[in-house]
Amino acid sequence: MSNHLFDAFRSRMPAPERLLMETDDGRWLSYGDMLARSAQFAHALLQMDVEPGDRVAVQVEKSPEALLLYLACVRAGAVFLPLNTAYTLTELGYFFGDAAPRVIVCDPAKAADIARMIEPSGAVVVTLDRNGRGSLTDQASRLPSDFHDVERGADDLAAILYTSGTTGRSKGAMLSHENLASNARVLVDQWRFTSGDVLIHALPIFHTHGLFVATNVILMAGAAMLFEQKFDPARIVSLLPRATALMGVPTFYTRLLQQDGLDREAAKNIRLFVSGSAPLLAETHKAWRERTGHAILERYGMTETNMNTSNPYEGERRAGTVGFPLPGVALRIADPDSGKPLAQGQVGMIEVKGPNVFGGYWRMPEKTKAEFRADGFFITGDLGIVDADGYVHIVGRGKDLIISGGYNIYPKELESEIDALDGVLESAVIGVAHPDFGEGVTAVVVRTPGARITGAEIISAIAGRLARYKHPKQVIFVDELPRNTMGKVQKNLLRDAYKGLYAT
Ligand code: MLC
Ligand code: AMP
Repeated sequence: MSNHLFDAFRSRMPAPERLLMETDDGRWLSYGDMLARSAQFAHALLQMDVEPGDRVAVQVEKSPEALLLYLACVRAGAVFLPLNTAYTLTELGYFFGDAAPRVIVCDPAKAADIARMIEPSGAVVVTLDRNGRGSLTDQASRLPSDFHDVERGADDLAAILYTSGTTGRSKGAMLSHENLASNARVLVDQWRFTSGDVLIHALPIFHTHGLFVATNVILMAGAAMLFEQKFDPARIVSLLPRATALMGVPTFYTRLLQQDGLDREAAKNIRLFVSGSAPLLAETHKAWRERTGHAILERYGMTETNMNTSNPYEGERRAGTVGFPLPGVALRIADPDSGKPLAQGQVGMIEVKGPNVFGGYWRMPEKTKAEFRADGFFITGDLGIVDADGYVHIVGRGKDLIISGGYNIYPKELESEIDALDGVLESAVIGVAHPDFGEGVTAVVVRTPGARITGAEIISAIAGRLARYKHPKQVIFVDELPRNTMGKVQKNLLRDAYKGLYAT
């Protein structure tokens, strides 16, 4: 029997007594504990009639048990479907309807509402709280601690991660066992992870960065992590002497730079700082180097592709670039319309192909087709250039997307909600440079004649419907939106007009 991804982890697993994770409240979990407890969770899933390929949707706070549940899904042949804890019931309703999960794991506080909402679907609802307790843990604790992993091949699905679409609804990116295994293997190798490493893990575990990049790399290296429920900059500085690596979004690094205790002495045990999910400003890279003596290693990826490029471990980590394509990843810059590859030095669409690239969007064959070229390259939606030395630079986005603190926000989703409000004629949502979040979500709104709706009223009207991080940090009222001759709103003019809005 073989289970492609879990076997890959097993093949690098250290002795069972070795540490896998230590939590911020002092709990220890060894590799042996992980094997035993993920086995119990896997048995629990089978008791709930989960069959290979069934989706297990999970919206829970970060805890070791949440991670064990991911591994249990892999071992039981289920498809792990993590959801941002900020999603509202309205947002969840769409995901559950689209993915048709067999099991939903949620916080006890939400269980009744969710059970009511999904009643006709027949999905089983079980609970897991921030301390790792709940009906799922209760059930699992009575079950055997060994498990015959369900057979899964390289192309079988391991996970579905939802990513918002520029138009229409969110799309579920289908990731196979080999998508995840191949990327983790390459990253361990490129970033020189060994079983001696200790990673500070302070990212959420419902997105690619915290779930796959951070966790799969640690499992694939047989290494350990300091598993933090939240990103607390003062605490992270205090943990540095006990760790060898940190992975984070740019907001982690700008916030850490505000800590007095961050200096060369504090960072002397660390061998690698990694940044990704959003552009790291060259000035942050420089400031970090001056304060700690370390060059942050920036890499580039996305939900659909895992990691595509990375600055080198040895050699120059060039600020403002995302480095070179990873081994096995083919990357080209193409004309956005025709897909024709462009000459080196020209700006165009970044397209990628390799074992890291997903198989398509869940139950959306048309959308899948539209985002791949005929020769199998995936159209990332990011605009880039490859410089004379081969470093990839991301220079913009061909998709209307805002990245705030590493979370993606699609303006269209917000605009539809705002435009539907009484008193609003139309709106344009833009990302404006923000010192903390990189980009701040900003709504530019035209009221209907005579209407008096306020920014606070707009935000409170969408509050129950959209996750908090999507809410505009500011609402600006204008008489009309700038349009080009085709009638299209010129967001570049708006971004320009408000570029100093969040300046400190
Ligand atoms: C929190 N808030 C945000 C926000 N995070 N608003 C906009 N953007 C965000 N990212 C809201 C809160 O709800 C709160 O609202 C207010 O802003 C201040 O909150 P905070 O306490 O300062 O935020 P905090 O909890 O500290 O979170 C900030 C953060 C977090 C940076 C630690 O956002 C985070 O963990 N980001 C990482 C996201 C990530 O993992 N991305 C990877 C995606 S994978 P109020 O008003 O109620 O106080 C991917 C692929 C790849 O992109 O390449 O990796
Ligand atoms: P997501 O859909 O949440 O996985 O976000 C993926 C997007 O994040 C990519 O398409 C890029 O636009 C962006 N991204 C990820 N890493 C970087 C980076 N290092 N620099 C700039 N943008 C990045």
